[in-house]
Amino acid sequence: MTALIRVKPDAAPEEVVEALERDGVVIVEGLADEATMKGLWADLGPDLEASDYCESGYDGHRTRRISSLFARTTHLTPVVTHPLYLGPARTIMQRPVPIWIGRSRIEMTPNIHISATQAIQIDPGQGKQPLHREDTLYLRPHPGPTIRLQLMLAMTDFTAENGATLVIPGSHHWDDERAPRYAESIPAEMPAGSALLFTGGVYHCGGRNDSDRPRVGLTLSLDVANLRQEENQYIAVPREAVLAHPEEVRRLLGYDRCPPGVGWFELQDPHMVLEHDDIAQARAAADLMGLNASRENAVRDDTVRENAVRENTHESVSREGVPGDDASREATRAPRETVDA
Ligand SMILES: O=C(O)CCC(=O)C(=O)O
Ligand SMILES: [Fe+2]
Repeated sequence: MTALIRVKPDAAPEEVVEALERDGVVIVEGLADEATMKGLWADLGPDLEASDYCESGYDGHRTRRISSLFARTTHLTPVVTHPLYLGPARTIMQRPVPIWIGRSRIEMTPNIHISATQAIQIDPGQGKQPLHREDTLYLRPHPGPTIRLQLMLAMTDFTAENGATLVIPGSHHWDDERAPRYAESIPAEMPAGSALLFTGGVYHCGGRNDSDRPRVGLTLSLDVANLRQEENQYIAVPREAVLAHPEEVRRLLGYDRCPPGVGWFELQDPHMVLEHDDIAQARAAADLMGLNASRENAVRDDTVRENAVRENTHESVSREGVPGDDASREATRAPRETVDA
């Protein structure tokens, strides 16, 4: 049986990508530092302890779960932006897709966003969860492109005895006919502060807790951003809570457009809503910018931004910083200027 690959927190992102492509799973040791763990425990521990057991057998009758994590804590930034999580997630999921816009052949690269968040406490006596794939939510055929990279941060030590997540390395390569079996799974044993990363196609489940202490994990997912977020982040994280996070995290929470143009507000980058006092002011600003713009504008601007993002290796690029004479801007203007009749 394949052992889980473990990497140090300063490993090269390529090492993580390679492990994920081959096995679909990897453990990043010490992904969260002590201060982050302390902050997360202070913000989430009491809420988790006060929560009721789950109602469904799938979620676990001796399991507690809380969600809306970005509304409950600001300590997730170093976790979600960790270079060995966000970096590989971008590399694996932000793959250019060739398209035609009129007679122009261009490539569009999607964004990724935060999809679901949960802290999960498996109490003693909880049995194993059914093996499943995270991307089943999106009813995707397998094998296929990766649309999710899940992170499970150990908030307590994860052991085979206390219900460490069970994973089947390599199962993301399986087709949809092959059924998973517990005998093929291995427990992701790791100390608190380490994190298991696994792609959406990997069979996994919460393990059985035969110990006398709870097992606590914090899980979140990054998905391709042209899919709907599993957890409705616009409802889960109120505006004031969104504003407590840095721009990179706000964009990951959904205040961003996914090229070619999914998620716009008044044909604009939806992050502008956070730069004004309220929606009405943001809408007025959009109008002022002269923007009775067409859908082509949204496509064109996203192409420019997306190309700039690629050139700047994943950094957020302001639209103002994008040169107006960019070749791709010209390319996507073509539909307006070419009369095919
Ligand atoms: O708690 C765990 O280890 C995994 C939980 C899980 O996979 C799920 O609820 O989807
Ligand atoms: Fe799961």
